[in-house]
Amino acid sequence: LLRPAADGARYELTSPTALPKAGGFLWNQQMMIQVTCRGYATAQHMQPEPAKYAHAPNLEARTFMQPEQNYYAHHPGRFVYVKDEETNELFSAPYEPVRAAPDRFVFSVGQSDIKWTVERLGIRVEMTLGVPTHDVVELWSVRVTNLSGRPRRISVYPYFPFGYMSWMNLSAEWRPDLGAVVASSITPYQKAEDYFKNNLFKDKSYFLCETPPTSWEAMQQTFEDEGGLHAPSAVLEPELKGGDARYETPAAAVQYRVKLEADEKQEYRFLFGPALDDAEIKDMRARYLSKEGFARCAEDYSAYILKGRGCLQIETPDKDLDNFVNNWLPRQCYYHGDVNRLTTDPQTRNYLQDNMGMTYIKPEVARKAFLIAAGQQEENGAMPDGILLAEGAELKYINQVPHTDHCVWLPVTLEAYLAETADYALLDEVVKGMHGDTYTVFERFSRAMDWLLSARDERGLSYIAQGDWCDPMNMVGYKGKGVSGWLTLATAYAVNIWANVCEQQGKTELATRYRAGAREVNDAANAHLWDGDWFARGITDDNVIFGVKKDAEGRIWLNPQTWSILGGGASAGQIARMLPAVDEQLSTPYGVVMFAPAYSAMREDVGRVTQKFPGSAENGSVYNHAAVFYVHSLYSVGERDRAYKALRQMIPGPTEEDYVQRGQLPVYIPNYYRGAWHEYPRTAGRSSQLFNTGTVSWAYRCFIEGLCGLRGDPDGLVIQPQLPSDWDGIKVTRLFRGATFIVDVRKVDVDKVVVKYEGQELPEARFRKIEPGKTYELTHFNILVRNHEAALAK
Ligand code: CEZ
Repeated sequence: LLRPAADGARYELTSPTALPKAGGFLWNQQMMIQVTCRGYATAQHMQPEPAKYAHAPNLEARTFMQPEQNYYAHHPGRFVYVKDEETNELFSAPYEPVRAAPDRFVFSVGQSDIKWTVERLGIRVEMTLGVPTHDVVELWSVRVTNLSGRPRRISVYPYFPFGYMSWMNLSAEWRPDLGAVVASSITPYQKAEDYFKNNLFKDKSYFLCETPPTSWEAMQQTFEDEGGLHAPSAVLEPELKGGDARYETPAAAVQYRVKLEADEKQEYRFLFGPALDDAEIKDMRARYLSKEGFARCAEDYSAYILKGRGCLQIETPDKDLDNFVNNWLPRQCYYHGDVNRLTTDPQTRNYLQDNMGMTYIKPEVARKAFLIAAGQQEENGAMPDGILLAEGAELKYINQVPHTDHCVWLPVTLEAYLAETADYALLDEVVKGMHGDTYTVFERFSRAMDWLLSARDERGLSYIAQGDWCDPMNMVGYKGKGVSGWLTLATAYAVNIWANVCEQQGKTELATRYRAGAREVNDAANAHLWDGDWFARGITDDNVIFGVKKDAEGRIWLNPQTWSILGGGASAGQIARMLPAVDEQLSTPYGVVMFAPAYSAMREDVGRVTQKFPGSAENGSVYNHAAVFYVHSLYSVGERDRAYKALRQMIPGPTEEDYVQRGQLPVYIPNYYRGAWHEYPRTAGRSSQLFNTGTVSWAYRCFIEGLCGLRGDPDGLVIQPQLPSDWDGIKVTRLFRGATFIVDVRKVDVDKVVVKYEGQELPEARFRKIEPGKTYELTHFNILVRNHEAALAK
């Protein structure tokens, strides 16, 4: 059903029906395309707000990327019909819209392209999708091969619908001068001032053909007609009628009528994308639409993707894990850091965390992000809900709702950046703010911590306003009083991290002050939120504590426990009570859920999170972002088995049963898997298929710093692996500050941690004096570990 190929750099799915929503994605800084194994596609480009060049057949709502998208017959997609001219039999590749069972099917997701091989009626169709590094366009090649051992007469019809592009103006026609079906539209608007902005929109969509087709059709309805998409009427005629679309839904359908000798092949190339005008379409044709153009583009793009390879290669007893960590996880981090979720106003917490991931890939990008974010700090030290990235960008959607947690992410993400780079000079950078104030980065972070410490009630607990990390928890504190248990504990964590930075910078007095601040916050949390075996999630406007034993729903939440471990809110004794409670109430075969039981109905003093479908998204799913915080906290206290288990559960597979249940290829971590395992076992584990998630930067960090235990400090690299207890060893290659470390981690029967370099035992489990700038080959650290925890405790 599913197998890795090319050393895990590709994954191949051999059924179009077993994981119907499984797909892959490609991107560059201007665009993103997600395609399913069956040929449905969702593509967006930035101008600078996200826009589409292939639409649904009806008016679509404008929204951010959604989980568990549904696909339907007329969903945008990229399809190729094949007709046997002798028998009129039909199939389509990859699978939709005809849904004829293929004799052979391979959907192969690569890092820099996506391919299909589909065989039926003795004909093989190979489709390949690529994108360029800079432009917005899809490069499609379609190769048909006659496998039947006798001459064949067939017709091949690429069918790329444009959909309902606009209610104001839309049309399409074949343009012999361009060799393309071109659809034209006007992005709908109403305000006069928008006219001047929209003028530069790429309102044309085109389907460029390298080889002139035998016939074409530009109107969707004429193509489909009474036959339906399963057997479009136009395809059953000898030739397409050459029609156009005049304020009618456009589509690009072209026909190639060919005779193929036994084993003969035909290859076709097409470009599909948006353009401002004819000149741009011509230009794209000249730039890309040839065998050489495709080859050059593929080479360029894979070089671009290779730049996101990250800093870690592992060899563990779990090969599927290796594939994921070596090939796919850094790619997903790179995607996040590269495109900021295809929005011009990423949520501040997302922006910072996505850039934390970039720390391991292109640290200079992360550095710049800290400066950009710091420059948008409000005058009172608070952070805004979103970071504006383009001229004229505005805070939209969720960013118009006040959340109180954004300051937390500054030190939390900076910590990873500093550990990786030791770039303390960043702290001295002077940042002129968008509100006219000027401070150094260090001062700005301090001001953010001061703001966090001040935004608390008389009990010392942090106000939640209309949400914290949990966006839809919008009614706990909308009257101005409610507090967040998680944010209180997270404030302590953030402020403690900041105290460490102060200390490191020689600002001892400040460090002491922040430590005291954090202690005070933790004391408040303990006084008001400890429920005997775990911390509560918050206290509402009407002074009702929730996330406690007496709650039938939303009884225990993961985040407060996690962050109490990280921030020092929980004592060892408390941790010993919390962990079994989490095991018992929150663990499922698909990961640790964010809370349980899921809410079955609205709680007006908690908010719209309780209205989400039970077990989906924030309402008690395995919300991987929350789960990965938990993993990070577990590694911080040496809970390596629990940590590894939850981390591994984020990746689909490797059993077939698990793949089918999750419905996703192991080429990314989705934002959630369905929870409500007890209530709805049928759907539990199902992937959201949404690859935008703050999870990945943390997951990568957990593999690097936790499992492999290779974390930087101001002086060098600390070596402190935490292997699950049933592993005997791993091999790691870690790029760090310009050097390459090859680490051989072995469990041997000694009762202390020993690190050897060139046969010599190092005085401590830390490698100092790394020469920067060079590729500096170190071999063999032997880490001889028994009783690892005890050794660590020392
Ligand atoms: O968005 C994410 C946010 O991007 O949800 C996380 C939050 O920490 C991230 O910053 C947890 O709430 O508005 C909604 O109800 C949506 O559910 C968003 O909260 C959610 C989307 O699923 C996008 O990933």
